Amino acid sequence: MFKKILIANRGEIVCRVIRACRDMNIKTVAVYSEADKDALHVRMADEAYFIGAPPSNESYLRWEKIIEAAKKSGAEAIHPGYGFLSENSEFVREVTKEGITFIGPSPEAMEAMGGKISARKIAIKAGVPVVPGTTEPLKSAEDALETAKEFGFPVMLKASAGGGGKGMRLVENEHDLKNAFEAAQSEALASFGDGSVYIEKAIVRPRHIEIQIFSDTHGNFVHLGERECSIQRRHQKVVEECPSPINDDYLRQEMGECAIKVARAVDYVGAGTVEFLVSDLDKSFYFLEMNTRLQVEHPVTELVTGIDLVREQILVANGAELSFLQKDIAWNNHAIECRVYAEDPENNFLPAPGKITRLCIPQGNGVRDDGGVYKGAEVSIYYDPMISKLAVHGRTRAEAIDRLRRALREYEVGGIKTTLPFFREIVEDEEFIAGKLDTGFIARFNERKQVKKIDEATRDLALIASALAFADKQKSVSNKSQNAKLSVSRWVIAGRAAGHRNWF
Ligand code: MV4
Repeated sequence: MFKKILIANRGEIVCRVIRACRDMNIKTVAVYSEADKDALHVRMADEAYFIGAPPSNESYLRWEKIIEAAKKSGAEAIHPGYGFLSENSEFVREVTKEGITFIGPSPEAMEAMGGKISARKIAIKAGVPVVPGTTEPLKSAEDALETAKEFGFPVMLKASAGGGGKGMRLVENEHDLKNAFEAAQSEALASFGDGSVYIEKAIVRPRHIEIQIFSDTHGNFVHLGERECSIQRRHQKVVEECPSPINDDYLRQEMGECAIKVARAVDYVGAGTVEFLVSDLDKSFYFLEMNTRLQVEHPVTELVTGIDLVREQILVANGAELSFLQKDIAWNNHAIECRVYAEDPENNFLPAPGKITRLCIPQGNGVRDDGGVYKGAEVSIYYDPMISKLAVHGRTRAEAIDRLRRALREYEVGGIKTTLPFFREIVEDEEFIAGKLDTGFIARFNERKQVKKIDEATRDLALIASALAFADKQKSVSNKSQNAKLSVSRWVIAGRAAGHRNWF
């Protein structure tokens, strides 16, 4: 077994991997930029190496500095976490060249799944349902129009080298197609250096459900069930849960087997996630893409299956067979995770970096908080402003929601704005509570919020109007109008102060 592992990342995922290593008596090595010199992940690791200036392309993306730290420290393996170099096949090759083990899949598997068109082709060949669409880049706007008419509108234009929604365009009708196609091409070229765009039939109001798979170097493949990830803001998942509210054993098995077919097709090794779009109408599902890394939201799968995915990654990277067979995997409880960010929900979720002056992390039954900060820590402007992932679990979804409410009440962060108030509203939302989730959830949630605000304002205005009418009536009846107006306005103010907005 490895004696020492370097984690080529920062923040909460490094702290999380360190905990798994500690459980396995493996020493840990952290790397850090100038901005992270006092970070929690540096404090927690057994050793830490400075790798450069704060910008990621001068530190966490500089693989020669990371490999140098691994060699200096004598780390036998590197865990990439997620993001940064976690899906960079060149980095894997450089690490392997140095005789260091990369904890993750082969560079070939990464490359096969990195291109969205190549991934679609692999899924089709593996007999897995994909969204109806092309498997070659569109040649021109005319080609796009011809193809769109074949599938029928609405259609989705996607960048072949894209992912995570970048360069994607929903096109409702043929009049909008030409401009959308040209915009998608130029955005794809600017973002990925590859302007090729393909087209799919748009699945309307789909759920975004992903399957966790795991495999080893001995040909064993299992799935660990699904995660519901439909609550997203700008293609960033914000709330994830396991199981999906629309889960049934048949759907889980069908999707799980399809996910394994895709993984087998690229000789995948380790933890991977296969994403699907699922129609609420008939639970039909379509392969979307495969992520060749451990996902941010992996804790909800761990809480429901009881499996430590990072521990399993390390064992498999060290040549062990999977610790479990498919028949050994059971799904108990219901887990929900919120990604708590230093962003200001009142200011369009703009990043809100700064110093954390107070920190109260929720604890107790059914609560897990994977965090990367402490009281006094600085949330940096250079990186993803995640504070922690708050995950809760209960025997049922209702119990998990109650626990999430309690944990969100307990959770306090002082000195910076966070998305905690946003989650406190989400858990009271009727569609969320009913499990009516799809990729349009946030848009509808915001609409409901606007409507509530207008209703409240209207109600206040109605009250004031009736109060003034009452005061006027009083005035015509007696000359105590001044006291009457004062008493009414005092009544209104007292009511508002006591929060009794429904007094009027
Ligand atoms: C789609 C789709 C509907 N129809 N493709 C989003 C990013 C990447 N994971 C693929 N995504 C989607 N592809 C077709 N043919 C819906 C999504 C989608 C989505 C779209 C708009 C807004 C939010 C979304 C969240 C998840 C998935």
